[in-house]
Amino acid sequence: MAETKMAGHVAKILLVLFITLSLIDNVSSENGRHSRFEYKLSFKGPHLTNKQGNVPFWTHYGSAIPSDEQVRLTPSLKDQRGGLWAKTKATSQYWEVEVFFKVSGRGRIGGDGLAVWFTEEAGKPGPVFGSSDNWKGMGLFFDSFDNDGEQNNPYVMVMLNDGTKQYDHFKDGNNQQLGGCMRDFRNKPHPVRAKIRYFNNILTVFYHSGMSDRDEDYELCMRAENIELPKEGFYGITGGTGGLADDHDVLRFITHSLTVPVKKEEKVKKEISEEERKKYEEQYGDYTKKLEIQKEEFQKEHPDKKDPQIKYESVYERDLRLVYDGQNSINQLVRSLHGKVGELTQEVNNLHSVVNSKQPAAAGGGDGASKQEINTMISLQNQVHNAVKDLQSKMNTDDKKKLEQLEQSVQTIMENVGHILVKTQDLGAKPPPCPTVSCITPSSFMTLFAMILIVGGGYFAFKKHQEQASKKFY
Ligand code: MAN
Ligand code: CA
Ligand code: CA
Repeated sequence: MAETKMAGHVAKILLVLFITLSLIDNVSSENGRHSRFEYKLSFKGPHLTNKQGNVPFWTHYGSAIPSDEQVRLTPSLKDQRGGLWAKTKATSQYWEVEVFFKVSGRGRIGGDGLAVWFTEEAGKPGPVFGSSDNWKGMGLFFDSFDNDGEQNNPYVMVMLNDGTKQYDHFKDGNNQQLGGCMRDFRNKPHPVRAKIRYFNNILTVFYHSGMSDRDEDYELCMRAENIELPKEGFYGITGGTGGLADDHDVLRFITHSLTVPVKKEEKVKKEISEEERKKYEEQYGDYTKKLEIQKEEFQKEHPDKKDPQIKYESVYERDLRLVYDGQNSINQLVRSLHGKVGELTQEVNNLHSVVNSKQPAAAGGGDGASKQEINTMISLQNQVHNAVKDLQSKMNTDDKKKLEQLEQSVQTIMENVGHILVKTQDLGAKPPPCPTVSCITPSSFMTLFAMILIVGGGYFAFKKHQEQASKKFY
């Protein structure tokens, strides 16, 4: 009676534990992982096979016989090996596989068992439950036969291998297992199930006894942390028999890839910011292009201007430019005036030599006034020349006086030349022939003088403007 009560309590505790574990698993399933069905790594009846009798996306070897509802990996015949492997290499780092199978045999003891694989390479017919030894990756074994006589079979266990280990068949891999649980999976009313989850380097195996068809009836079989499985690999399921034999049938193989879900808010934020970034980049690109085109157009229309920004001249800049432009034009005019005066000097010198050659007596001392006049004229010319030079170097001081002096000097020259011409005509001499340089005549001289007056007038007008502009700066 006490024993029954005790068993009841243990059962209750186990139930609570199972429910708690299931809840924990459900919660993490909803929040901690994103699951995606991998149809090329899965199969499920009915209509398991195609017309050729193959399972789409899978290959089988050995004793394996696919049919509409299942794949019989081995019949209950001695020493059979059969296998079924996905053709596609799985590339998801984390994954979950759910397998539905049946192990059935008439005997009280059967053999040898069935294995689910995730390995770097697909297995071949071999001694490890129908597959090859020295695999790289994970094998989940359903070992029916108790080879080492420890009375611990049927047993469910995980064995990892880096390719260096050989499965110890006669000790049932006793010291090679990562973890496992002792469960009798033979001859159950419903398919037995196993769920293998590899996520965040944690490997977990859940076991469904096949006593029901309910999805909730899974229990934890083993769990191991810090597990490194191949990043990519092949899924497979194989079966083998020995002296004893069972039917090993697989009904379903459902694979999901698992990923860490990105939080919705973060995703939306990221997408928006990414979109905005792209939009701004495009806008900036468009703007730069337009600006370049506008610059080019401006350069074509205004080849004299280096930069389009000149277009947007300020009032200050405009006034300053006017001052400099004005000074430049005055400089040019003065230089031109200087050149003309130089020409005038040359003309007067020529005239001087002609007069001297036509009047040797007068030049000897009979007419001293004439020679004095010429000397005076040359002196005045020099004055004009110097005055112009001064004007050029001291544009900003006593400009009026200098120009007035210039005017007077030129007028005096004109009068003197007039006198010389009158005297020459009185002596009966013809006007001197025009030499290589241009002749100066009263009319051309008047023109020159008028020009000087115009330049002077223009200069005064400019000065007035300059003074007005300067007032703005101070
Ligand atoms: C024989 C041998 C073993 C096998 C058992 C059970 O003893 O074939 O390899 O494990 O039968 O089938
Ligand atoms: Ca065994
Ligand atoms: Ca054993």
